[in-house]
Amino acid sequence: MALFYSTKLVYSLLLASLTLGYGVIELQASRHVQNVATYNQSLLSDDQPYRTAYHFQPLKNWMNVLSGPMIYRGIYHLFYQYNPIGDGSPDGPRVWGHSTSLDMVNWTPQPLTLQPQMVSNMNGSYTGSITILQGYKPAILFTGITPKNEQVQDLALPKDLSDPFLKEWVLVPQNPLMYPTLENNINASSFRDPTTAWMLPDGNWRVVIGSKIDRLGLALLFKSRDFINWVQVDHPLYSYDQTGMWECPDFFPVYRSGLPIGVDTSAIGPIVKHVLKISLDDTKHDVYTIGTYDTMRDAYVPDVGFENDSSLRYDYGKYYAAKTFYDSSKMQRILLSWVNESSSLEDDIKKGWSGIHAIPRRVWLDTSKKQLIQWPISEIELLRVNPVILPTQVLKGGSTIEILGITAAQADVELLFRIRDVSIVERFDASWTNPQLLCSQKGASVSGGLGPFGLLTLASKGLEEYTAVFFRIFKDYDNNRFVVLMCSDQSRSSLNPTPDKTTYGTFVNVDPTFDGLRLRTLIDHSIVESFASKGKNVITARVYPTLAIYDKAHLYAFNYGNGSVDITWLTAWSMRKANIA
Ligand SMILES: *[C@@H]1O[C@H](CO)[C@@H](O)[C@H](O)[C@H]1NC(C)=O
Ligand SMILES: *[C@@H]1O[C@H](CO)[C@@H](O)[C@H](O)[C@H]1NC(C)=O
Ligand SMILES: *[C@@H]1O[C@H](CO)[C@@H](O)[C@H](O)[C@H]1NC(C)=O
Ligand SMILES: *[C@@H]1O[C@H](CO)[C@@H](O)[C@H](O)[C@H]1NC(C)=O
Ligand SMILES: *[C@@H]1O[C@H](CO)[C@@H](O)[C@H](O)[C@H]1NC(C)=O
Ligand SMILES: CC(=O)N[C@H]1CO[C@H](CO)[C@@H](O)[C@@H]1O
Repeated sequence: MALFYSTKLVYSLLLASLTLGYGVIELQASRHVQNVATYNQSLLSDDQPYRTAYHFQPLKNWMNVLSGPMIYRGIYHLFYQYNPIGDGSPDGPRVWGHSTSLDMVNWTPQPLTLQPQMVSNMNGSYTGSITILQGYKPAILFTGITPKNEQVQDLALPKDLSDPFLKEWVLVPQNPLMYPTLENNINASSFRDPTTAWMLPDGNWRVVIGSKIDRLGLALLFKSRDFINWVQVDHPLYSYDQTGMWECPDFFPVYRSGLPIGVDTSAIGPIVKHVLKISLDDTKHDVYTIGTYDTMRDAYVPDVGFENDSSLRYDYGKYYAAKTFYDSSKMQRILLSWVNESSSLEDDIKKGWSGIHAIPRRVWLDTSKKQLIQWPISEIELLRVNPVILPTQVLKGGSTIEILGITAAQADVELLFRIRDVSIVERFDASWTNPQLLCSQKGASVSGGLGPFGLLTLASKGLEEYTAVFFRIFKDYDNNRFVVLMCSDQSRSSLNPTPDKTTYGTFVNVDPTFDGLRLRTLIDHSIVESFASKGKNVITARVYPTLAIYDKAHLYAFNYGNGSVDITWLTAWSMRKANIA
């Protein structure tokens, strides 16, 4: 039964004109905008092997980048870019979807918001962030698109602060609050994605906006006392040449001590370090550095390296335009992200939807102070049922063992490998600087000394299809250390030839002889999210098996290396379905 309905809204605009740096926007005295004001609730086809059971996704249609995550009066809010028409295609109006939750696992949809309301978001409402003003007034800063397709920054406030679900948001009449001008030399097509604002002791709010000038990537800094009147600071918070457009910047403090707790976005001083994350439009990678916020100069100083494609990444697979927020109820900083499809547009339209979000991760500074640690929020463990515990055993070279008794298409697996004999380790070649390339050359089927060993997820019975998540150990004799490569190999993930099956890889900074190798993998029909070494490195993959679907999916531990490894601990859980309407 189809529950399709749509409401056509007519917006009357009485704005005569609006002056922007790039010209004057003329607007008819009255303009009729046809708009789909609700989610399209017509049902999807029944055959949905790729819909996830416990990852966030709307009922149908196209979604991408999340916006404005926050906790407000005990309720978590999540917003996201949404196209209410066109099934899984991005072509159409860009409004904000909105869902609320008590645990970040089960979500309830709220009405669509940030529909075209005025000139400065007439052609769409792009990504933004929420700042809670004076401790009780949430404020959305987001990128509006004008009818000339210029990017400007707008403010929206809740219509009714007594509604805990904050269903309705209203744009302030002063919009746009920040816009490209001839003076600031910002191209109106490269000025977007405001961060959550933070306040310094001088009483001024700061916000960062992603931009570029030629190939110079920019984190533009703006200041305001009242959140309405914003002035651009005469220098960016940070910039780096030859990196292209910086999308969805995120700037936040973490405890220097490495305590696994979060801290408010405005925290400064000796107890914190700062993280600047940017999303590189060129490579579609979220990269970050750790450094110091010099509040005297109002500038970010990274400890080492720069914000380029060789920098640290949240995730070495598919994971783009992520955003954090401070969850004051649990004193944790939560990292959320869009996970793009790897299927073709035709396949997306056929299934009627596109885009999911990764499992929310807690994020904090590693005690080395050189990288972040990420771990799925503990609430997700409430979905675990029927644990299967594998007895400690030797996994001989060239062997696989099936992990039976779980719903392998919808599972959470944790395991620890220990290495028996390091004498057969392969030599590391100093020219291997690109782990992704190394993983694609030494995929799951290429036997080595120590490794590949790991999991074959979403595997068909005859292993025609599988997504392999594994380790491979090398010895770097020049530096007398082991090098651990972690890979997610999608090359055999589906008999369907059209999806993108890029193999992903990363080096894990761990001593395998001392710590062993830990892996946690969250499997959910078309996503495989893998955490190495208690959250030091993460790889997320999207896959579309044709045989290994529903109860035809299997899970194996494997070791295709020459040497034996021990599985000293493995627990696999079936995962219940979350309520994500
Ligand atoms: C709603 O979804 C149905 C089924 O996918 C589709 O046929 C219809 O065109 C959609 N309506 C709109 C307004 O996008
Ligand atoms: C702004 O950027 C767009 C797309 O990169 C380009 O086509 C346009 O010429 C630029 N405009 C100015 C004024 O530089
Ligand atoms: C990128 O950053 C790395 C450090 O993270 C640095 O060694 C390298 O020179 C940078 N590359 C470019 C092209 O700037
Ligand atoms: C989304 O995935 C497609 C297919 O793999 C890829 O071509 C595209 O660049 C991705 N976009 C982003 C933003 O990751
Ligand atoms: C694995 O063992 C075979 C047979 O002993 C040997 O030929 C091969 O070189 C070994 N491979 C590695 C990477 O050690
Ligand atoms: C999504 C949307 O509304 N796009 C429109 C933006 O503006 C251009 C030019 O005015 C239109 O052609 C698009 O349809």
